[in-house]
Amino acid sequence: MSDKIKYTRKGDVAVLRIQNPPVNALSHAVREGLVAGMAQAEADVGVKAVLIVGEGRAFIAGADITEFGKTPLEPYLPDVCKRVEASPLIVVASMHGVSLGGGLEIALSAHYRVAQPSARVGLPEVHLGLIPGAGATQRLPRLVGVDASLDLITTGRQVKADEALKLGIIDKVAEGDPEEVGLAYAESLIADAAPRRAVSEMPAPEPIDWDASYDGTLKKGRGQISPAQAVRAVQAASELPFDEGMLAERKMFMDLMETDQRQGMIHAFFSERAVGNLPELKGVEPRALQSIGIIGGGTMGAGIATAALLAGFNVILIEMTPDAAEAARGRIAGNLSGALKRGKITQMKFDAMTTTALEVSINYDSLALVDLVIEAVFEDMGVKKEVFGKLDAVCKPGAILASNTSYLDIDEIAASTSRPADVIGLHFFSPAHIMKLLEVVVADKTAPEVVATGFALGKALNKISVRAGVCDGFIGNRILATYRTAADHMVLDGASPYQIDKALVDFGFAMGPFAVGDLAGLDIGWATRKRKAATRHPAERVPTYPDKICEAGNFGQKTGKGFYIYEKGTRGSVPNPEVPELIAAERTELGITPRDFTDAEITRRYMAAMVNEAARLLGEGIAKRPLDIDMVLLFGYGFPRYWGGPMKWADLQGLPAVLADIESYAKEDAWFWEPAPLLKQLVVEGRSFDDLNKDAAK
Ligand code: 3H9
Repeated sequence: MSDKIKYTRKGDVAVLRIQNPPVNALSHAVREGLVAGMAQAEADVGVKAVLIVGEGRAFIAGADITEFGKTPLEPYLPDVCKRVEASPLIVVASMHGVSLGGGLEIALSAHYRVAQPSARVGLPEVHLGLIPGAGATQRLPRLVGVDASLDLITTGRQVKADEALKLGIIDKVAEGDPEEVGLAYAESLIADAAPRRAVSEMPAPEPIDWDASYDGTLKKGRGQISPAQAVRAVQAASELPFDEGMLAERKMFMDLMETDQRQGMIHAFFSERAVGNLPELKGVEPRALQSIGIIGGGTMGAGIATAALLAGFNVILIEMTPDAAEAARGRIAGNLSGALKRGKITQMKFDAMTTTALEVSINYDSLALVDLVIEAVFEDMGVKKEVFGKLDAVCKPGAILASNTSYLDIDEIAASTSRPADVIGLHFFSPAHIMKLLEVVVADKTAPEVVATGFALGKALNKISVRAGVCDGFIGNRILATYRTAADHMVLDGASPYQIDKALVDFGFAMGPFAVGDLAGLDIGWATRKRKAATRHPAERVPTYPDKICEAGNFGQKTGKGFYIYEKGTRGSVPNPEVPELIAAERTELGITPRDFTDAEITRRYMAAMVNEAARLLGEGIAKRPLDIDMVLLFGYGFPRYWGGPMKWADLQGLPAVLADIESYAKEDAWFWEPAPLLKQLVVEGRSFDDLNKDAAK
């Protein structure tokens, strides 16, 4: 038998113990071992029941995702499930930790299920661009009905043991050692002469309006196909005999396995785990963190303070006046009351976070003992340097001094202190207590343990932290500036902002660039354009109509008008009629005859600009790995997860095709569309961005 399954006999129960750390994924060896274990139990004279239990922290986390994309090896998981269920012995699953995907499918093939109170079960395959492929779409509806099945399968939501019991997914909740609990349950079933109970033999579930459910799920998935496909699989459970339903599920599963979406989502899964794993930090210990200082209590500072309080840190926030300090306290309490309302914290925690754990002050001396300070004041180098000067004077040796700037030069800020090795950028995204992304900006002299501490802080705050080097805009905002410019050029040449927004939402973005501009505040882009005006390259095409929108006092959502009009009930979907007039006037002034753009061309140009700038960042070393860029766009900029990120998208298109697009656009505007040297090099070498990820992991 495979060494992944340990067979033991306990009285009249055979125990199959899965030993495949860290999470007992159903690798080829585990599947083989389970089949062999069932055969051994059935041949073992006197055995009346089989107990399946997992070792370590989980029952089973599902199929082995690392095997996806390779040729599947027998025994296939659906057959393993069938083998388990077909046993003449009573089969019991004792579940602890997580039972996900194929793990739950093994449990559903057992005849009885018991779980620890802390156990969680779920079918997260849709998050990998798949549907369950080992019978869950056929067995679960027979066990718990169509509605509950569709809820779990199309959302990938995990449920705790108590809810699983209520739904009927499991038969019993019991606390203790999983093997002991399972044995006691198996013995009681034997004593009661409980029947062998195969879910596949239960009656087919009642039908629903399948087309309506399919359409609704497709719409909710914003272009993601697997959740809607899951509806069709559950439909098969209702309409077909079990074995035919299994074949239908298998076909849909295998078809989805071939999709770009499956590749994109699995890339996202592994990149999310790899992003915080920096080769340069191997063996580097972070500094201890207990208390955090924050300078500035505006939206950003208050959001960072909220995140830090929620993670259990003590926070000292500095404002300029007592009134501003109290206003900051109010903002933080407001954020925390949101968490209280959503049941994320208790009233007791809320009280502690707004009193003992939080101090607001107007005196920098209060920061003498903090371990790390994050400055979140006005974006002006002079102001920042003044703040860092004060911090340098009052903070204890070894305290980390961080700036939340979104584009300023951290090297320059660091050089203005006597301790540049302790200075780092920690770029949060607003609202900082909600948004998952944190750019950890490493300056020339930042010490490795300071970088490690930035990542440790990000982990404590439950963020996706990405390493970035110093440049204007770091990774995210620099790429944003470029693809936004590509959109601006398309507007000048004939596309409307509304067509562009729609094309990109159809592509899968949470919002289009013009709606994002309205959300962030059009004054931000206006200020950036003014700041960059003096150093602008003469060949750069910069539209002026957005300045005119701002000059009229329209900054987007906060003023009720920008590219869109924001009135109660309209949710920003009403275009501002003044905008096309301003655009038309500018085209006339520039002598441009507007042309039509298809949605496909809009998307290609937008993505090409994104990929080209990203390749430049990689070439310059601002981003170390393509996956870092993918995670920035996914977690900070609403990039559709099912494409995996812009670099994965480019790999899926094929880099020669992306480069060919860029070279054809360069015929109109050689300055903006100059191909990134790294992109050209990869095409020549026949390599992909993912090859660079693999190089970095070596
Ligand atoms: C499926 O089951 C299809 C079937 O329906 C049909 C098949 C025919 N495989 O996340 P962590 C690794 S699809 C391989 O850091 P946590 C993970 O990469 C599957 N590896 O820990 C990491 O490796 P490393 C449906 C896996 O405690 C390590 O384990 N199942 C798998 O925060 C620790 O993971 C899912 O989608 C796997 N299935 O979270 C579940 N799972 O240390 C996906 C994990 O080298 N997994 N690894 O970086 C999860 O949601 C979380 O990993 C889990 C643990 C909750 C299990």
